[in-house]
Amino acid sequence: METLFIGSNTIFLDEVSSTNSYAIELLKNVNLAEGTLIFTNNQTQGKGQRGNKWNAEPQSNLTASIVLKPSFLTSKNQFYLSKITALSCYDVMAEFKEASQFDIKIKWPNDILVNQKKIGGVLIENTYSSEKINFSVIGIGLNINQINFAPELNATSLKQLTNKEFDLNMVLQQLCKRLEVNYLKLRNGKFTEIDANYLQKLFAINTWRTFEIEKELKLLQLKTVTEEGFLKLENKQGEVFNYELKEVKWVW
Ligand code: BT5
Repeated sequence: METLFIGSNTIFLDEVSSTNSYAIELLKNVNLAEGTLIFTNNQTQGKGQRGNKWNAEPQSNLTASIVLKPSFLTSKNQFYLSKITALSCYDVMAEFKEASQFDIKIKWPNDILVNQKKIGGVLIENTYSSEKINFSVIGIGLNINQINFAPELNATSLKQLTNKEFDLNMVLQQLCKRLEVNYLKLRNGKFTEIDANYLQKLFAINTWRTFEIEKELKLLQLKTVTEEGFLKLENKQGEVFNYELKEVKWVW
């Protein structure tokens, strides 16, 4: 691994229900080094946000969790972990030769879209001691060599886009490298740079879209994402509202 600490300590599992759950269980008893990487080629019960599932065909995709100790973050600015993780996944996608032909975007809060289809998702689970984050488990799922997806997922993979097979280890190394660069920026307080980078890559910024809010469909303009990670939407009357993840649904 060409990194300082992310991936220096690596746990590979032939099969596991969820790399995130495995990391969280392990952290109850073991003080894992910052940057510990847990990955598997067969995740059988992958988790998404708020009870959603993450499906990944065995041996074909990247399913990994990285343990960080961002004790420098307060509860107010913890969304920066989502930002840097999404940016790192974006950077990995942008690295491929064919990337210039792709439209790569970050869909709030931290999905990765290529040509408007989901290629990656992020699930961050934190453990706290008092107000501060103790450990942060950064779970990342990227679709790499899988070709078939249930149509309702509106998903894609690197192989589907390029007709090429990718070396999962190589992709994992790239991801660790990118995450380390972005995490060090965060640790060095480069909030403005991270914000600008995230907004530049944000899907649907400054466009009108239909969102579902309190079971109603509303046409709203996506203005920005606040420092705390709320989605800022404006209605036709010029009124602006901030929403958290559980309050707003994208409509496709
Ligand atoms: C996510 O949740 O996108 C977070 C996914 C995180 C997965 C990683 S894998 C390693 C680590 N260990 C875990 O157990 N999880 C993490 P969310 O935004 O809630 O999106 C979940 C939704 O994406 C599902 O409800 C499906 O609609 C869709 N989905 C499921 N599998 C998919 C796939 N392979 N590709 C694209 N979309 C998928």
